[in-house]
Amino acid sequence: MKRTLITGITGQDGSYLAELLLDKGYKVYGLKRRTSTENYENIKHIRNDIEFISGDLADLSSLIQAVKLSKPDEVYNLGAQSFVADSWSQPLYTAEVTGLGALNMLEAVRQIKQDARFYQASSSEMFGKVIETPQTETTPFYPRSPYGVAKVYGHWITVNYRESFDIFACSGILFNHESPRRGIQFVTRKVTDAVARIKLGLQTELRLGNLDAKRDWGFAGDYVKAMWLMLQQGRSNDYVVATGKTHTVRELVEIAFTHVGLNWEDYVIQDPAFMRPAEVDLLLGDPQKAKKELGWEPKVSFEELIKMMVDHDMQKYGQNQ
Ligand code: NDP
Ligand code: GDR
Repeated sequence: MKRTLITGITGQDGSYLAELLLDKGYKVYGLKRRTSTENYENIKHIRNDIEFISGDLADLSSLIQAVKLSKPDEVYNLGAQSFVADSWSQPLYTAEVTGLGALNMLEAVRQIKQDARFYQASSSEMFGKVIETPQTETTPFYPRSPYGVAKVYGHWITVNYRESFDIFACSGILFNHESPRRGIQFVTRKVTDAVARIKLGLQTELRLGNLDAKRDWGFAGDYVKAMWLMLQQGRSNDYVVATGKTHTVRELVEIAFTHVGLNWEDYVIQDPAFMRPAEVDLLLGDPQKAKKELGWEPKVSFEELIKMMVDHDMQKYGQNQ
């Protein structure tokens, strides 16, 4: 039985990855930070199948202990302060958890179990003010937020540990991926949640920032498969994971409102409070390498994804009425 340690197990991706690895027969250990109230919403259906280890990415001693306890064959470092907008108000914390946290996890692997395979959750935010379109594994980085800068550090320290210590370390450069388990602050879920609430008479308007931003949005359930595939290869490498299609926030809003028979222009208000100090205007990934080497392809289209999220939120509030 293979053993895995997942950081960020309570997050969107951690929950889908844990499901996937449990299905494959892995023994799954999840690093869980201490919170004042319990936070198992995304993994409540598999909670009893996971062994939780208390720890924090900012605390190397807890990560060393976690690796000692779990003796993992594979480590997936998904934990992060992952909300870009908050990285301007908490830049040092973001650097510590999202950037140095990757180093702490790598260092725990290097010291305790150097043959463990390591996955780093890198991000298309590293491309930021894009140098070329579409973005590939060789596109230079130009991050536009403290979050993006921290992820660039996480990426390069992963590459460096691979080259310095011969650790099987992969950096997955994943473009935006969403699901009904997406945190409510992120724009897709903010929109689908609000659409359901407006339709059911629980809310009257939706305040958003930049409607012109373009993102390459896919389904999280598809993307965790790419993470796993990266660690099954003959050699460690870095991969862009994306759909190869881009859409504006405006298109997202239109699809979501139209799905429940509403006209978005009657409800959406642009609010400068949700504009960012520096925006990433356009992201469009080229997933050819992942397709060729991993045999990976996204299955869920953008429209299907948004409708799936709206339906989920309609059901959630409908049941609570
Ligand atoms: P989430 O924000 O949903 O989950 C983040 C996870 O990290 C949560 O489990 C959170 O725990 C945990 N975490 C936060 N701070 C710490 C800490 N100090 N120590 C230990 N754990 C911590 O993110 P996603 O699931 O969406 O993303 C997973 C990873 O992939 C992240 O690293 C993200 O930056 C990256 N990424 C995500 C993309 C996306 O589109 N979703 C695209 C590219 C990269 P808690 O529940 O307690 O808050
Ligand atoms: P992003 O995701 O910053 O791409 O990072 P988010 O959904 O927060 O923003 C996407 C785009 O939508 C615009 N936008 C708004 N965003 C939010 N959150 N709220 C709004 O009201 C709003 N209005 C417009 C944003 O300006 C932006 O252009 C996500 C995270 O999961 C990261 O951790 C991950 O690395 C990247 O995706 C890839």
